[in-house]
Amino acid sequence: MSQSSSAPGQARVAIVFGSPSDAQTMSKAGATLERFGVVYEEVSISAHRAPRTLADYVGQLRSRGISVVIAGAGLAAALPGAVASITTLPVIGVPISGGALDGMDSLLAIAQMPPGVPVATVGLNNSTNAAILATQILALNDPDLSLKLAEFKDDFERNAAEGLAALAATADAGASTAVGAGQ
Ligand code: C2R
Repeated sequence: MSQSSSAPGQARVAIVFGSPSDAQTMSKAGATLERFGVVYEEVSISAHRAPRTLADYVGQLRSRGISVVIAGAGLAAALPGAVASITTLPVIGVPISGGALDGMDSLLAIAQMPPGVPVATVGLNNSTNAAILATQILALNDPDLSLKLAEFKDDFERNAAEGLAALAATADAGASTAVGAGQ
């Protein structure tokens, strides 16, 4: 188990993954949380390989002030479900591609949890969305974070509007060129 924290202060999100080989895929979660100023901690613990260590770690998360867990794993991905079986904190699962089935095994293992033990599953390798969802959960009780999320969404609209304006300008320029060419 190797553990790190994004910044000094109280971590609000725990990012857990099954192997150090998942670190690169999961790094987008950390980068996204940092963008919103959310302090997180990050650790690699396998449910299959170190079940007692995982149980000890997850069992203490709530009392340590963690509100949401992001759990990523590939292959027979027991980890997110195992985390959800131990804690009542919300768990967001990130299926990771690779192996003979290229992530289909992981996707189904994480999404198809039995009733009573939900894992909110995002798309394959989409740890960015896991972090946004975690931020949205935290924002329920955090007006500043809520504002940052609203600005983040506004950026999509602004970019789309700017793209449309640029397209219209190009079309106008094309039309006047065409008119000029006909004279
Ligand atoms: P290694 O590269 O360490 O062999 O791991 C990891 O998430 C990783 O994607 C290969 C893959 O095995 C996955 N793994 C799990 C679990 N532990 C490791 N799915 C688990 O407990 O669910």
